[in-house]
Amino acid sequence: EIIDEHTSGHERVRMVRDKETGLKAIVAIHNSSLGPALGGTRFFPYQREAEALTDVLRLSEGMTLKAAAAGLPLGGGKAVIIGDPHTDKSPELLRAYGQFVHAFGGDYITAGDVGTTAADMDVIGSQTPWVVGRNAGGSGDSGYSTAFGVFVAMQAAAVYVWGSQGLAGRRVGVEGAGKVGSQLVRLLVDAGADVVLADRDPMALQRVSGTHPGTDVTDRVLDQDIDVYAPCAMGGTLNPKTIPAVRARIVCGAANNQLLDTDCEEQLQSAGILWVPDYVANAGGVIQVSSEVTDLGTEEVTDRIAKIGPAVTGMLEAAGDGSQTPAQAARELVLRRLSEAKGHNS
Ligand code: NAI
Ligand code: K
Repeated sequence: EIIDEHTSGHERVRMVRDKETGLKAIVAIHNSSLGPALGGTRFFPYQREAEALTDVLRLSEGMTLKAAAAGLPLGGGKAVIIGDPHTDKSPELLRAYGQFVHAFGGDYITAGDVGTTAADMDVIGSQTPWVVGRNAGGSGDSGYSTAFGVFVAMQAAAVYVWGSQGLAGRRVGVEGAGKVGSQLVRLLVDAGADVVLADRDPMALQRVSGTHPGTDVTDRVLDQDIDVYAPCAMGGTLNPKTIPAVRARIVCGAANNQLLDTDCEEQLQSAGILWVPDYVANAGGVIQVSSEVTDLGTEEVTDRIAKIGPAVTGMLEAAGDGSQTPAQAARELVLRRLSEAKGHNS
């Protein structure tokens, strides 16, 4: 059963329910003025369908901003599968999902996200060519690329705030020791930063702190006495209730939708906290996987990700006189790119 949802602000939102495999999924195409909509598939035990819908709408919009900010010829889309990835995921379900993706004819291109892996993309890819980040014939997991982008973004912000020594000797709190967080810890340790790490999964925590014995572990990162807060777990950790507890000078991480809403930008600014917009810092993964459908070569991918650093510097300089927040400067750039593309297409 396929249902088209009508929502203002998105180009296409479609839900599928498949009794045979238990698949319940929503694909949202937010904006395709720059190219086909690309974005990962989140497999998550949403309590209600409305919650899944809200998430996919927000995440797909974030992908539009991310692709445009990174200068990629891609639009924004995202998908959610409603269920517990540990118990509900099966090859049959993933194949049914692959057929659903295929029905978009390439207008939506999927990838991995929270709850899905490169191996899952291989299974989905047995049904459709419109999937990136596979192991077989794709560029694989994007955790390192994302971590590298977050790292160069953070380093640029640190140099802006503390001068040329950047992150060296600074205390960085990493929330989430998963595919991105674990790689970020390595980059930070190599740069001479002091790392404190949290993850609600003790196994994940142990894996990373075992590899990097100099790192500290904690239950909660957000309100620690740290210089940089790096949210690399779930979004929404910054909201009017939590922001007063943040002691870090810089917030820069991989999680999507870190702020509950855009009002939080000014709240952070007045608290003297520099927030590097999530969709700017975490574009490394999409830059990597998008190279499978654009003409970017491997070296250009690394180059493009490294350029997130200077992009952050430019954004901070543009916002430097205090007339706007860095996030406003980033949004202006994105809106300009989107409206220019619309002009070309019409
Ligand atoms: P992951 O699922 O591999 O790792 C997330 C980790 O966070 C897990 O170890 C989990 O136990 C932990 N966690 C969950 N809730 C937590 C909490 N409240 N406190 C502390 N730890 C918690 O996910 P991955 O791939 O590392 O992604 C991390 C974040 O970055 C996600 O929000 C994702 O959407 C975002 N992101 C990831 C990209 C990628 O290339 N993997 C690209 C862009 C964004
Ligand atoms: K992604």
